[in-house]
Amino acid sequence: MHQETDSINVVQAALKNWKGFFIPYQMALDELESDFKIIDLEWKTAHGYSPIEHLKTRMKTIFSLVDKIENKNIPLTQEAIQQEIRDIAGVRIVTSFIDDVYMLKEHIEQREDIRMIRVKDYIKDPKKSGYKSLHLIVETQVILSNEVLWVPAEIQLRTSAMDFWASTEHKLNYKYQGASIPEEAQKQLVELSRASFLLDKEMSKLRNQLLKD
Ligand code: 0O2
Repeated sequence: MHQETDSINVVQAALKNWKGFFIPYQMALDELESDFKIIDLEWKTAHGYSPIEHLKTRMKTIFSLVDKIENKNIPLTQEAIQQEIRDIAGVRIVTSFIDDVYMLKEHIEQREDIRMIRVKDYIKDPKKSGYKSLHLIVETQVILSNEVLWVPAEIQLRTSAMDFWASTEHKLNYKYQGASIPEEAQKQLVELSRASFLLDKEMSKLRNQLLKD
């Protein structure tokens, strides 16, 4: 416990010295939020339907940052953290249908102001916990008055059903921070993830059927 508080204090002190450390990440979040709000409005206007159900941005917390620095053994320098931790800025986009997740991925791939760095498809290959989501590690362009930055960010794309599972599982797991959730409960969570995926697939089937008619 003491060690954890010490680590947080050390990282906090370092961040204080690196003035403006979070500013480019905040700019990236503002850019991405605005980009996707425009897409949402464009789609609603043109088709009366948007693939974006809702969108949330978040800055990585100091606790989560410390965890990652320690787990990955990252040197406590500004350069190393910027280089190694690519999810300081995070955007979560929730869609109604699985197809919309991949449609948005394609859209992101085609944009000139976003570079795709890495794709982690936890929909095709779910995590052991049952977690499903599509993670895109990107760099987004931020145009300043006299320079152009490419700032890393993580975009998480998932359906409402996947989002419900992930946020509920997170709440259930919270109680067991640092320890693991009982095995039986873990198995049940994996089953519930499968069940909610079935719901996603059935909804997609129904949608495709209705679009054909
Ligand atoms: P935070 O700061 O609380 O949002 P890598 O970046 O590849 O070196 P990392 O970070 O472990 O390694 O990547 P991963 O596993 O692809 O993505 C981590 C994020 O995915 C988590 O954020 C969660 O938002 C989500 N996630 C991954 N696994 C699970 C899971 O089993 N359940 C739930 N509910 N969410 C999960 P963090 O790390 O908590 O950071």
